[in-house]
Amino acid sequence: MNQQTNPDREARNILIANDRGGYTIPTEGLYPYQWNWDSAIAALGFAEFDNDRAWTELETLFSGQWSDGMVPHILFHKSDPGYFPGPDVWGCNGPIPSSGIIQPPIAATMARRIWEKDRTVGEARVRALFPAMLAWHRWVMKWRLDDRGAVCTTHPWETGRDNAPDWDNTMARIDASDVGEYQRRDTSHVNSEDRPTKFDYDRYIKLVQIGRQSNWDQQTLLSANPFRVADPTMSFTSLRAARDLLALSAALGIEADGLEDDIARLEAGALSLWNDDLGSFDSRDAHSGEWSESVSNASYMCWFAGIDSEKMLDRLRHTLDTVPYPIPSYDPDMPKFDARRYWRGPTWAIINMMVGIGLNDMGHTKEAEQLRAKTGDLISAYGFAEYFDPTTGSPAGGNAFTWTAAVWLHWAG
Ligand code: 2M8
Repeated sequence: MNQQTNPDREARNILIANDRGGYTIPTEGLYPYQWNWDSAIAALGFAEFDNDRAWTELETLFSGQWSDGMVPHILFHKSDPGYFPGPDVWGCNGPIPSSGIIQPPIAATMARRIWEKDRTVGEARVRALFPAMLAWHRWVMKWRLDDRGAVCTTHPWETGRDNAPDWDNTMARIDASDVGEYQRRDTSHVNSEDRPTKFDYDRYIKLVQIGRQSNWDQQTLLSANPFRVADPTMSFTSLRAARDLLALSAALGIEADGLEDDIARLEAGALSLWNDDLGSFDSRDAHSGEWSESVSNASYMCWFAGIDSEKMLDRLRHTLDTVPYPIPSYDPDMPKFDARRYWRGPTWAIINMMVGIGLNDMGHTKEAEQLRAKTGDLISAYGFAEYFDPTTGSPAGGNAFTWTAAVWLHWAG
């Protein structure tokens, strides 16, 4: 236990210490670059004490936007040998050296929240960012939808839920026998038992090689990439982003054609991820149509997208009553549950926050408050870890973690 004396101050200090000048790294050592959705959450945390700095975070993120609208999952502002795979492996040619995939598009949602917190500082900044945020949304609509309107991930890293059991069947079909030699860096920073396996890493790198061979051309990758899975993380965050962009365009009087149609399409897609036999939102392989049969913490993000579900609410109540430190990233009653291995069981404060925000928006205030209080207790007892064992609360992965600190400042604390 690491009971904190002044968690508000500690959380602010973590953001300040992880600030590399206009952008924030997730944690020293393990993740030395600017990650896309981490950065959007960092901005939310900064907005609690420095609104100007919050906007700078988002502006730096969008300074890496490609000319077609894509916003990369990592921006390699300064090369750092402590992380693999770095810019030389990705081989991308955007305005800033970067990866060639995205992450869940939550920046527009966070921009709206930051603007609502202080409209004086935010007015000009959100107006200036709006076209870039809209362009990214349109890129997602163009390149990531399946035929039912669900949003697909084209690499496990794209969802941010790297080694979730959702991908197991699709990953098992990928031949990575020719991936070659490479040196992982993550396991030199943190316990390898808490990280993805070599089997998964070989396929992560193989998928990067396929992307690079295709010159990161999305049209080519539609057929060249064996990994394409319609997923709740991408689908719920994209739908939420479209709703927030529409709200911003109305409030600011900015034209943004097509958003209503996009929302209808994304809504149909998100609903198509309901797996009735499983009784949960689930992931579906876009090539084979096969379900993952996976109840993850992303399954509970339906409310964040404005989709209500009595069955998910029952599940959530059960989880809140039975799991000591919810929400586990994989259902503890399922055989693949692993309390410490990254996205295969541990609890992640950022997902809890997005679930909590959604619950609150949709009037489920009792459950929202329960989840908020439990997340707050977890962080104040065990510190600002990357993630937590849901059965014991014990911290795992990196520490002094930006998004856990930001979640504390914005929501849990
Ligand atoms: C983790 O992912 C990176 C690859 O993007 C990694 O393991 O090297 C995930 O938890 C992801 O969601 C997160 O954005 C990133 C940085 O915190 O780390």
